[in-house]
Amino acid sequence: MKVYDSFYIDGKWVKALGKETFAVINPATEETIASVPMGNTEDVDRAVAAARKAFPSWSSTSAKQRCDIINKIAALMTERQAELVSAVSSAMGCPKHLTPDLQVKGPTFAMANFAERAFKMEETREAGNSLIVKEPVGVCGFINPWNYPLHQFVGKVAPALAAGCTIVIKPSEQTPLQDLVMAQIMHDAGVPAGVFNLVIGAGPIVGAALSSHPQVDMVSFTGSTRAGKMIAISAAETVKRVTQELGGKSPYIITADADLDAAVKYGIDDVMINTGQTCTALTRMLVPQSRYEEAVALAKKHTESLTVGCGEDAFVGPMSSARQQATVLSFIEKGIAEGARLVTGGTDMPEHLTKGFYVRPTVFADVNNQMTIAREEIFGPVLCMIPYDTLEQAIDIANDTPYGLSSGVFAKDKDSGVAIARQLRAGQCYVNGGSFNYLAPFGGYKQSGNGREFGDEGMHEFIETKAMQL
Ligand code: TXE
Repeated sequence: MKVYDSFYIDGKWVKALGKETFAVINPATEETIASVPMGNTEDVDRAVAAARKAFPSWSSTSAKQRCDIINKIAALMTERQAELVSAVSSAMGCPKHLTPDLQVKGPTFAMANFAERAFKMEETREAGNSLIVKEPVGVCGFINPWNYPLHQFVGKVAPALAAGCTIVIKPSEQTPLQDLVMAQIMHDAGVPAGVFNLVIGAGPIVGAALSSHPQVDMVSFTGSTRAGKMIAISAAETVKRVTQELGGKSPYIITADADLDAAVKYGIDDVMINTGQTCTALTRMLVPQSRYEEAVALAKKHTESLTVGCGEDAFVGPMSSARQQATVLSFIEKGIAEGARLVTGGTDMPEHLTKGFYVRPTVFADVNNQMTIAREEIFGPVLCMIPYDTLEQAIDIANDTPYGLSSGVFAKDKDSGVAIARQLRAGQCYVNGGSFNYLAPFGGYKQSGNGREFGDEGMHEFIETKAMQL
């Protein structure tokens, strides 16, 4: 077991002031793999002071300087990929062979992609008698969850660095290890002291201190809608800019003329990857009545072909914690109690596994959109299959949710899929098997959040505009 006792603040590793510690557990083996310090509000104050002090000089560096440093960070991420993979997979239990593609290579690409975007800060424009310039928003507080920890780190840190902002970041205490590697990478890449600061800690202590801190100009959060609301309320006290990426309950419409086998297989893989702990997971599969039983049989076949475990052949790993396992199992119980048809899976532990926080990949049929399992984010390997009569009804059911993060359509061809996608109230739509794109803006409508990560829009969140009337 590795014992950490320091945070990265003002360009150095400094002993945590908070006296509590947290045991990081590998959810596949249930072994404690590390102990990390839990910060207190004084740790946050120190980190914010360092970020504040560094802001004037970092925000006036040239775009070229920031671009070079970000490229260096991305190069070091590639060089230390094995360390990053091990940090993420050991704390999440994510099968190691899936981790590079699922958790590490994309964020490395995205980091490099933001290097050139630093030059956007030097663009000016004129409007009438005004000269309009861009400036970084200031000191940023970042609060991240545990499901795609490196992806969420890069989505916030890369554009902030490119814009010239300074940073205090709090990872989830469950998955802090890749942030500890990244802090050292930032240091080795030549990020100046105070520009990047890392404090690990509990949400209600370190997260709350960051979101309410008067010296923090902007807070960006990914996590539950529950915590997001609390963060937004506390950030409002000092009128901070807030961006949030919250939960989802994303619909996936399969049309009557779609290639049903391909459509169902795509939907199953999408829901089961990362053990269903994906905010964009297409958890409500909408299938026309005319093809419903055929689709249910295909879903059963594809789900039962997935290997659960953490070995070389595993597709579905453990839940990231015992708490998350208990939450998901209680949703499965609720689905059964509310009358959904359990097609496969359920609340038993997979027979071949004796330890680890596993949940069997589960498919429910005969779900109606008012059931708890269709309304609330389960965040586990659980699919709800909902029948529909007409496409119009499918679109209504798809949009009947407080969330709006993602959606999917599988139609006869891309053109007819796009026509349906245009009618869905969500920030993303995956059409006919599309894959995640780090160049595109990512974020939610409705209670799935506000603001965007990645792409040009992901950079806008970190920019203030100043109009000078000449
Ligand atoms: O999330 P929390 P939890 C959803 C998913 C999951 C549920 C609960 O449905 O089942 O949330 O997961 C910090 N002030 N998502 O309890 O609590 C916390 O320390 C400031 C969706 O783990 O939201 C951690 O760093 N910060 C999601 C982060 O918030 C606070 C990803 C996430 O924890 C805080 C994860 C507070 N008062 C869960 N309370 C997605 N959108 O991808 C907590 N935190």
